[in-house]
Order: sequence, then structure tokens, then C-alpha cells
Amino acid sequence: NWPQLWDGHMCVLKEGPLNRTKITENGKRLRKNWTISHVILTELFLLFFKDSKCFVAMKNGNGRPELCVDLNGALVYPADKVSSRKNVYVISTVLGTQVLFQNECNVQAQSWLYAIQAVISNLPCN
Ligand code: I3P
Repeated sequence: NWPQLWDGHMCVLKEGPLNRTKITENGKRLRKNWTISHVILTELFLLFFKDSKCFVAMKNGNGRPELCVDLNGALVYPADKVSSRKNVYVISTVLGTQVLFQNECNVQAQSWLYAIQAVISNLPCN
């Protein structure tokens, strides 16, 4: 028996594609592995799915995100000098995970930054 992440009360604040790579886990550096994800922002989490079908499947009780970032107490900021790519931002979590996200379109990338910042500032550990 596994608990379900999606309880039906969760609200999708923003949804769409982003390039992402995890660079740190438990404070330890990882090798970069950029992949395209279907990303869902809720009031608590940033969820990364392989594609939008996987998100629909999870809502129906099948499967889970590839990556679930706890935004409570997290920071999000421009990832200067961390990548050769443009429009890269990093999310740092209290548990020592760091995820980069990127979009070729700077307006798109920035709109994710602002949406994530808004969620973080509404959480108790901000
Ligand atoms: C990495 C890959 C990444 C690149 C990274 C390389 O090589 O090219 O895309 O990150 O640069 O090391 P490999 O596939 O052999 O692991 P960026 O695209 O973000 O620049 P880095 O070592 O400077 O992080």
C-alpha cells in the first residue's frame, strides 16, 4: 500500500515543459543529465513528469512523478556560471537537493521563476 500524492484537492498553479537536471542530492554533487520534463507547480511541490500523460496517469492513481521538489523553505534564483545554457535557474531545498530548470525562451523561464517564488513566499518556512 502506497500513499497517493494527488489527493484531489491539490491545485495546479502552473504547468508546462521545462528542461531540468538534478545537480545535488543530500548535499552531494551529481553528474548533470538534462532532460525535458512536464512540470507541475502546486502550493507545496514542484513535480517533474516524463510527459503530460504521466501526470494524467498519476491523477488516476497510476504512477508517480520522476522528481518531487518540496518547496517549503526552498530558494530559487538565477544559476549564474552553473551552466553553459541560457535562462537557467536553480531550486535549492532544505534537504540539500538542487535542481536546475531551463527554457530557451527567457520570458517562459522567468515566468516559472516568479511563480515558484510566489509559492515559496506563501509557505511557512520562507
Ligand atoms: C556534461 C553535459 C552537460 C553540461 C556539463 C557537461 O557532459 O555536456 O550538458 O552542462 O557541463 O559536463 P557529460 O554529458 O559528459 O556529462 P550544461 O549543458 O549545463 O553546460 P558542466 O560540466 O560545466 O556542468
